[in-house]
Amino acid sequence: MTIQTVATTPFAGQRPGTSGLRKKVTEFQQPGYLENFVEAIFLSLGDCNGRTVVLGGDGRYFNRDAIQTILHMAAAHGVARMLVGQGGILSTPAVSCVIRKHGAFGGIVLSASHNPGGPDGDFGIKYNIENGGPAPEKITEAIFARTQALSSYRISDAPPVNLDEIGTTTLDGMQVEVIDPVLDYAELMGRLFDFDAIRALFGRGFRMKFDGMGAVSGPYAKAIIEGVLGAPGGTVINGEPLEDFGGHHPDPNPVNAAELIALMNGPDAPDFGAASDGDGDRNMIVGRGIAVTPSDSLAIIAANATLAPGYAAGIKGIARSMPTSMAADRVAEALGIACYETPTGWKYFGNLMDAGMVTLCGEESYGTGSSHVREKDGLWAVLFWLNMLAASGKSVEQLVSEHWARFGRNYYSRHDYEAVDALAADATMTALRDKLPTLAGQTLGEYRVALGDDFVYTDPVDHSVASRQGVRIIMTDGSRIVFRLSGTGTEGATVRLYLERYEADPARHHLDTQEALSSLVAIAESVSELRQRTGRQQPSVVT
Ligand code: G16
Repeated sequence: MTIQTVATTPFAGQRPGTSGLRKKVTEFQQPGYLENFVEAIFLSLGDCNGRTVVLGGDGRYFNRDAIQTILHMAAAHGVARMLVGQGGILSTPAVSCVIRKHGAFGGIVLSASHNPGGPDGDFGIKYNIENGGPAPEKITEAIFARTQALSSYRISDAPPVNLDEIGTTTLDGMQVEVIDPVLDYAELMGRLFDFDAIRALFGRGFRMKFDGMGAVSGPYAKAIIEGVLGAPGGTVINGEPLEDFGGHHPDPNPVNAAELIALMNGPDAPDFGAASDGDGDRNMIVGRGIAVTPSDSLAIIAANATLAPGYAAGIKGIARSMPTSMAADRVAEALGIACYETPTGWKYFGNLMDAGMVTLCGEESYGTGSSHVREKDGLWAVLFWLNMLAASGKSVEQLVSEHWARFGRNYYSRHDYEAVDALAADATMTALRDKLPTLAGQTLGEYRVALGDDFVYTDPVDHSVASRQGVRIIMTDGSRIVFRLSGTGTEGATVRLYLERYEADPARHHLDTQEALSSLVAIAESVSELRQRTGRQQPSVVT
């Protein structure tokens, strides 16, 4: 067995987006495409001798092939030890957990998250650093620069590694340890939450459905919710990770998890519903007849955090991405702690958590998490809700209504225009940016504009600056319209329009969300000329 040096030429477009490199499977299957990106990762890491690296993915089509390639390239780059999830499986939060627990140098996550899988679906790869979180932009940019200047990559020609048996083997001198993908993660959850109280809740006949959407979180949910916590078999549905997610679009929102929403709105609805995405880092929380928005979920968790043993001492601070609603800000204010506003992308939370400035983080894109790992964590959020329900004895609906009554309600919605012509999307954003200087002071419908800008973030820890992070139109009453282009799509461009309106009056807390936001929608569409410019008469997805 020898290390081969294979000649290659750069591929265009290997710049990581919001969360790593995401492309169609067919693009990744081009000879040398994955290898080039992996070579660029290893070259950017420098000397890998003596290092431990974690590797796993969400089990989607091409996962196993990619794992073999990466293991063989890791050996060629002198990595001492690879920790790989059995069957190539590790959820994104589990990768983060394993990196931290085993003091690894970093990890490689194979996933295109909530994007559909299968031969015609998407694939993705990203690098996580030793704190367990996504590599910051200075590293992803260095990786991209390497991809543009490659002439060869190195790979071992040893036979494939058996990924299905737990245990240790060697590959060209490198140790490959195939680990149980759930064990370390389940142990961590047991330290954060009151498992006895949740077990007692299920013992009293509490009913729940967890939709794994045919993706990676099924085995984790089965082991913890049905196994450790004693929920009856069948609580976890769509719990087998399948290469094509069983045809599901594993994006846990009311549109894509329609089956679960229908169940929760039905006559025999269970007490609690939840879903997670392709790689297990997103979550959706549903009560009887109510889907909790991710922004509200973050705020409610923050307000009730001390109910969970791992957070009993209180939380240090909260961070949310800019387009996420300001519900959490109100909780932070009441608790006398800071609330940070960052650009979209979990990687921006890493420094704040490492510096001990925040405990909880959340994003409107169905992402919630805490400093227990450095990724958002779908099952963690579900367990947090179970802990709150068990400790308070209240229903989801009660927790939400009482929260709104205390803090007011931030009506919130996101309208996505998917697979729009990329040039048209760019032109829409440029035209909006051009209008920004003239917006302040204008009256638009029933609103008056306080500020129009393009969000710029200066990291309070390392002072790095991220600019052009989303066009904001902020009204004098705090209502907001935000536009940005998605950094995770693989087809054309996706324009995201985020809308938020605050309502203090409890008598007006149970309006239909789209109705409550309709005048902001009209303003947003008129200011951006979205329909004319994109040729779309309506959004593709409204959540
Ligand atoms: C990723 C990022 C999140 C981001 C989301 C949407 O999530 O980790 O931080 O909020 O994409 O990003 P965009 O609006 O640019 O499409 P995931 O779950 O896809 O890894």
